[in-house]
Amino acid sequence: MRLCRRSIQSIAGALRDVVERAGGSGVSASQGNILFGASSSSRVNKVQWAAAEVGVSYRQVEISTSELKLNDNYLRINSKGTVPTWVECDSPVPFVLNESNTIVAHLAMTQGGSRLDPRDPRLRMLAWQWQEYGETTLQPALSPVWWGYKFGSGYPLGQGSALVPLEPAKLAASVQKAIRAWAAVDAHLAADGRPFMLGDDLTFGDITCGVHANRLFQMGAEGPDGRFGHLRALRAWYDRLLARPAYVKLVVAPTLKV
Ligand SMILES: N[C@@H](CCC(=O)N[C@@H](CS)C(=O)NCC(=O)O)C(=O)O
Repeated sequence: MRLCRRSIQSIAGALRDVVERAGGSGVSASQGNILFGASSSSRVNKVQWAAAEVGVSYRQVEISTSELKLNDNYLRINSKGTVPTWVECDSPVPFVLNESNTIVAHLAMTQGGSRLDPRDPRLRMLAWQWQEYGETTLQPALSPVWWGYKFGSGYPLGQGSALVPLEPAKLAASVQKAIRAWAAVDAHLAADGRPFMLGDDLTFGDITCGVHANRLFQMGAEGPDGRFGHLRALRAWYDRLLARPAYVKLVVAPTLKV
């Protein structure tokens, strides 16, 4: 579809206006990148970490998710009402993207050169495979364990993220499930002694698993109650991530505050 210059300008202007209203006073959508979402969210941390690794700058709008979900302008740029949302204001029409894994892959592929992006289409899909595993398997397996050990709460949380009574039998079953989920990452890393998920270098395939590994080892050097201590390749990979300043600052530090 081709649009004439005048309609591109009006769409761009309207979208910039919506982005600015969603971000509140002082947010300019005239240039640069904007990240919507608070640093307390692990999915926002993924984007922060990836952006730092590839060296792309942005302004962060740290409005709570519960507030953003009630913000009609935010819902116009992300109808899911979730965080993170990434906006690139420098395109002719601002480019708006949600889904944390998609944003991370986008940054790797468009900003990273060979940093984070393995480039080869098959390797990219292997990176994507681990991103999906992080979001669809590790995150749900670990969340009940994280909320149980860190906050003494059952999971799922109640309305407005309220803590709910802990059921010890459910927590024990969740730990078992999490051990199985993490054992797959450990076996993959151990198979040929690879330092990172795809080989010798950090790629975007390390990002989501890496964010959740931090939560796991925040609950103890060998995971909660030392139950993950046998997953040695996993721990060694986490130690390698800890050697990266961007990981420590943007992924580890926010979880130390909670
Ligand atoms: N798959 C989405 C999930 C986004 C998501 O659920 N984010 C949470 C914060 S970490 C959120 O916005 N929760 C509020 C809600 O879903 O209502 C992604 O990775 O971006």
